[in-house]
Amino acid sequence: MKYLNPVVRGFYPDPSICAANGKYYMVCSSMHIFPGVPLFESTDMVNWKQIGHCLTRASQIDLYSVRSSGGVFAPTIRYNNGRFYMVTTNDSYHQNFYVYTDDIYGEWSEPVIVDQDGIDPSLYFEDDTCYFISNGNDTDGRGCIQMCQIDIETGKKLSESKFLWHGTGGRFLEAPHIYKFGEYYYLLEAEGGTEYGHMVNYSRSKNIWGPYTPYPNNPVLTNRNLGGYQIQAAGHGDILEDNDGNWWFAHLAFRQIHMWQTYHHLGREVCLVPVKWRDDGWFEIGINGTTPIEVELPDNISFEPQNFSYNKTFENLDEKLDWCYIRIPHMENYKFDKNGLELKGTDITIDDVASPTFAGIRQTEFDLDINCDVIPGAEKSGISFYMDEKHHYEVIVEKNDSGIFVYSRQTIGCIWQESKHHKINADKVTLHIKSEAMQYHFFFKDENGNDVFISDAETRYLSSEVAGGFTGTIIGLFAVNEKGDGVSRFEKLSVKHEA
Ligand code: 6LW
Repeated sequence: MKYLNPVVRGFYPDPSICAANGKYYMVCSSMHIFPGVPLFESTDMVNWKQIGHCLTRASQIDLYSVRSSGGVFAPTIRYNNGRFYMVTTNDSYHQNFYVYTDDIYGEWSEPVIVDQDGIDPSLYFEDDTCYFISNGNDTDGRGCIQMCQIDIETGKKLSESKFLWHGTGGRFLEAPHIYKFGEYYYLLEAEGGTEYGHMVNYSRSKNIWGPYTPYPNNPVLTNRNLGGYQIQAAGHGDILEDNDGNWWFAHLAFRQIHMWQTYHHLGREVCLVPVKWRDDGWFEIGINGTTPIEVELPDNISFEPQNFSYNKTFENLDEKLDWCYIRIPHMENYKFDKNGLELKGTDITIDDVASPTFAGIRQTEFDLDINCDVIPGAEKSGISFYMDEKHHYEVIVEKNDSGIFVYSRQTIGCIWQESKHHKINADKVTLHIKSEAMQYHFFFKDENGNDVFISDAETRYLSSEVAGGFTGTIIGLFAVNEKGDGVSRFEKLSVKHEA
């Protein structure tokens, strides 16, 4: 049977996985987007369903004024003695912390801070001992993986942080995890930066504190030598043995907008590849050390067929799971009901490093057909394709003293452009967007239901290669009021993908 990568699509970077109670769980990083750390469940490793977020309260994560792509960096999820732990970094405050829960479907604890620097923290439990691993810099300023022992009740360090391994010399040594498989401890990490040179390396030792011997064929996984290939940046990830004894590596990678166009705007996504053990106690990852789009598995490994088609509507989107916000939202400005959403604009715009009135869903596919009715009450409202405050496209419905107008605005760094303003003689406007890998096409519907062209916009200018940062495009419904306090209503949303 075959499955397709990415298995989880859109802005869900830095996956970490664990097994518990016969199921599998995964977390991803979320940067300045709230709620923090999306949490997924699976019964077969290939199909993942979101069941919650680990950071749902402002008391757990301060995102109020963090820069874009600051905030929540890579998390790790682990299960020990009936309790789930999620450990991560609030990079804007250079602070590592964990939260925990005994009920995976419930709320997570308040943060417990650990006083070790670096990013990409991980936990390794052995008997009653808990080890805390992260990246860091040694006394010469060289990138290094470091580890200490902690008291898991309090987060207090029980040992000094000790440097374990310098990796193989690639830049940005990160994403460490320690595992014990058989008689060896394995120290896995990623290098090369979370871009086209990304790669996975590992080493092993019989003593958890080292010295660690590198795998002779590092990097064990990389797509960096696959030119003209759509999946790039295979790297940062986590290993798991499933309940049937199959071994997997879930990791980040991204889809370029085109084989030969090195831009990606959907964010870093989750890919899955098999891990194969060799007789000498080393393992191989992926297919010839790479992550392909299509993975063929032996017939004894079974999973539900994947289904990537959807039509997301107000009726089937889950208010808690699907909608996300830029930093900590002012929830009094959002009113969801059975078949619509009301947004009260404030004077915070999408150009600001703050929390505009903006309810988003991640763009998870290139090809989409999007329709939404807007009943304008706010001065400006509409649909946004948001990468960060300096890279975003809007289809705007403006209501002013002269009437209602529809137009698009494209913001790319210090450059912005507006289309022609179209006057509307109705109190409701249907916006229509066709999204493709390389372009968005913006329209509204005339009174006969025909498309009226507004503008096109290239997806590449929202990409991480242009905008920088660690996120992916979010499709947002927004409202802004620079003077008044009007409310816009959105109805009949349809975000459709046919696989
Ligand atoms: C993260 C680092 C990375 O913490 O990107 O892929 C950073 N790697 O490991 C932000 O997601």
